[in-house]
Amino acid sequence: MEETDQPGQIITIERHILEEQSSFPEATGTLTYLLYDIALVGKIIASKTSRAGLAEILGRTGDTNIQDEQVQKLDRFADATFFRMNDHTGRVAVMASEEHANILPIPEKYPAGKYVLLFDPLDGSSNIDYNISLGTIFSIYRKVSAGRGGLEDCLQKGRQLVAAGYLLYGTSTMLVYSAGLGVNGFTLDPTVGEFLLSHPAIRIPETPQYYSVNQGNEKYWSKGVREYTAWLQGMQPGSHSLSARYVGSLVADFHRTLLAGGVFYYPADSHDPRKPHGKLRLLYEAIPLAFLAEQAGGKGSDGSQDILDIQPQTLHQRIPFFVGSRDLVEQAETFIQKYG
Ligand code: FDP
Repeated sequence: MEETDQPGQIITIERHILEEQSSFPEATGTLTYLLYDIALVGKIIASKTSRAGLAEILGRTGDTNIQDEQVQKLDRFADATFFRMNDHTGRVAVMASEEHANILPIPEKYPAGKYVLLFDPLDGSSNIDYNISLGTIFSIYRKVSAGRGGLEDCLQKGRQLVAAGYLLYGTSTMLVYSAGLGVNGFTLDPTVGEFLLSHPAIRIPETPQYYSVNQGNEKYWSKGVREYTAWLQGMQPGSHSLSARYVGSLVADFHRTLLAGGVFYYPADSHDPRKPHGKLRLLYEAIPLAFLAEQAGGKGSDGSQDILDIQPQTLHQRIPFFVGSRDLVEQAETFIQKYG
């Protein structure tokens, strides 16, 4: 038995990341430090979200972001913190955030590093006013361009990912990540300010429990998506009969899908001209979560192909997204192929 597997052992995130690093003999430690930096950003954002009910940070700024959604103060804080904590370390070449139209270059006064950092600083922000779980999603790639880092570095396929993960600000704060060696989850112990390994080697359970979708949009769905949903509900012989759960906060819905088994989807709203490709973003949401799902034995798809094989075209591209238990995601593909 490995030292780390002994019952009662407390594994901090630092220790875990360092132990994983030893599996890569060529590693310089830069990725390790970058992951620590992200864990620290998560603690800072968590400390703010836990006070989100207080008047000081409630309310909207009045501006809209690149997606035409109202930006709330907490989003701004999370976005600025993520950037500021990573702009000067010499580990990152370029960043891109769901909150900004263009890439975020590293200021000239700081050295540019070898990694590319993409983030959705505060996902599910329409839930802030209702005290519902929020999340931060991040992806890390290697720089592929010759310069200090540009658009080309940010538009890489999911197959090129080095690491990805999310922070979930829920009843407790969690950090879940994968650097390609499976998925591990850490829970923040607020008394000591440390992330401790609470969910080692996460695998999506064989038996699925829930399907998760905004069924209020059903009138916009294609026949394939409607038939698939009926199948998930057990309305066809031999099909599953799953319960529905939908928070409307992607990280929370994905986290439950990962731990309980099932499928989350935000399909194309084919009959709604506002959302012909659904709502979720390929770069900031679908790719990192599809990577985590695959690392946990599941899959992510746009309904016809694996999300990780899709070449991103633009920073804010939206995509239909099905993710979770592999067989359920493949069933979605089958229904969409059959009925459209
Ligand atoms: P939000 O608008 O609150 O930021 O991508 C954004 C997102 O939330 C996801 O977190 C969530 O899964 C989805 O939108 C919810 O969209 P609907 O309200 O259309 O269901």
